[in-house]
Amino acid sequence: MVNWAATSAGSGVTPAGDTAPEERAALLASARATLDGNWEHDHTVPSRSLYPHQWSWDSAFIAIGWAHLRPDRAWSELTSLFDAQWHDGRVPHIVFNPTVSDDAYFPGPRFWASATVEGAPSRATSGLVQPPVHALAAWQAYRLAPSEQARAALGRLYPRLVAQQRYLSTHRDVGGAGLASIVHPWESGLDNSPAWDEPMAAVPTEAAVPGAYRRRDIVHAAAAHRPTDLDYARYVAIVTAYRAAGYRDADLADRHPFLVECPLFNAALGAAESALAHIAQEIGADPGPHRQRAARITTALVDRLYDPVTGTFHPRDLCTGRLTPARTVLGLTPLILPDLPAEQAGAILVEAGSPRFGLATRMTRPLPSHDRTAADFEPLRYWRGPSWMNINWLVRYGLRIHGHPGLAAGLGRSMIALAATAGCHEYFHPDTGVGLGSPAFSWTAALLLDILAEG
Ligand code: 2M8
Repeated sequence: MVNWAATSAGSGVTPAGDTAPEERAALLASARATLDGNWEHDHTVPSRSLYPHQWSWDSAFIAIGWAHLRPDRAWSELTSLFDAQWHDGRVPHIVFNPTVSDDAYFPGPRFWASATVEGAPSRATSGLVQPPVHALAAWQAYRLAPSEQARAALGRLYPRLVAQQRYLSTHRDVGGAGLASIVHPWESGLDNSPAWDEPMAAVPTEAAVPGAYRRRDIVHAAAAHRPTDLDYARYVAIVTAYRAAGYRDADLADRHPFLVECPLFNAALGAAESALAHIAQEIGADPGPHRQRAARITTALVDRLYDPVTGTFHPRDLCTGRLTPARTVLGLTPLILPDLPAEQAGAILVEAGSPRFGLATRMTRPLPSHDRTAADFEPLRYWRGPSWMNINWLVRYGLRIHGHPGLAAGLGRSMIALAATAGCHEYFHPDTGVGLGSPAFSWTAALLLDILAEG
């Protein structure tokens, strides 16, 4: 038997390029303490106060961090999430901890009522999904700490990852063009991005009875930093519609109030197929079909979501058929696709390097979540301006695989500097670097560990 702790990178996260040793030691200690503090028997909560359950794409990023410290926890993180996979293959965006009270988070398990739905797991979950970054995370975690146990865990996860892809590529291909649709802004992970303003404005709110629910987020975070009450009324209305249909995806186009093809979600879908090709090869399965699917998704993404006039990617609103106009950081994320054509990869570099986002080899602050020059840029409000570690990590990953090590290093340095001054916050003021949202946030800690290790 191989001892997980002994084979792990343990405290052996190798030195980051130009971070001073004392600063690096302090950062490692803070990241480790954050993850340890948020560990909950088989998964890690994003934050003890704001998000006391397990979140889907958080767990993927968190697994990458654990792979540096405790690979056993990386596999436990992913396995516990996929244990709550629905029969149709969907991986729920929240897996509820039964020992946490129903009103600790809104909307809690009673609201989702997953137990009443055929094909849902015995554990209470939400009925939505989040960007499928899990195959990419599993492959990264494996490469960081390969071992016999890790290969076995990867082998057990593989069919579940394949089922997740199948669900998204079939049930969710509402537009019929080979891309997955999201049915709620929460599925994008960038919940109140200006990218959703247009499709959200068309969502009727009658279904959301005033006073029928109590928001918990604004107990823990400043209301001025969170989505508005009107946003929440629409969030609730969309879930209510989906839940009333038993979370079924048949005929979504005829009845659902929010249907969007998101560039990040679909870039993750394509990158997942590329990661699955590597995983398949490693465990003795056939990588060919994954490579073909990755290529098809990349082509569809370019055809459907790239706008040659703006030179960036935009979400497509299936209710109107139009691309949504905002230039958000979502537009940069297709860089995570290894086969993104040179024209679009080049356009992303231009967009990222423009005053809108400020990417450079020497940059003071990481990328904001929205165009800095836009009239609706809000540096304090959640996904409408602040910098987030996971999105910056994804863009940095894209820069590395597309052969831009200098830019990737510049971005990485700005991320480390941010955490060094503000700590492992949920998100950060894009100009001052002040920490915002939850102060001990798991994916910030996890991805910080990864960047420190890579240098
Ligand atoms: C935020 O989303 C949840 C709803 O899923 C919320 O605001 O209550 C988002 O930042 C999302 O991307 C993230 O996964 C989640 C937990 O960190 O929080």
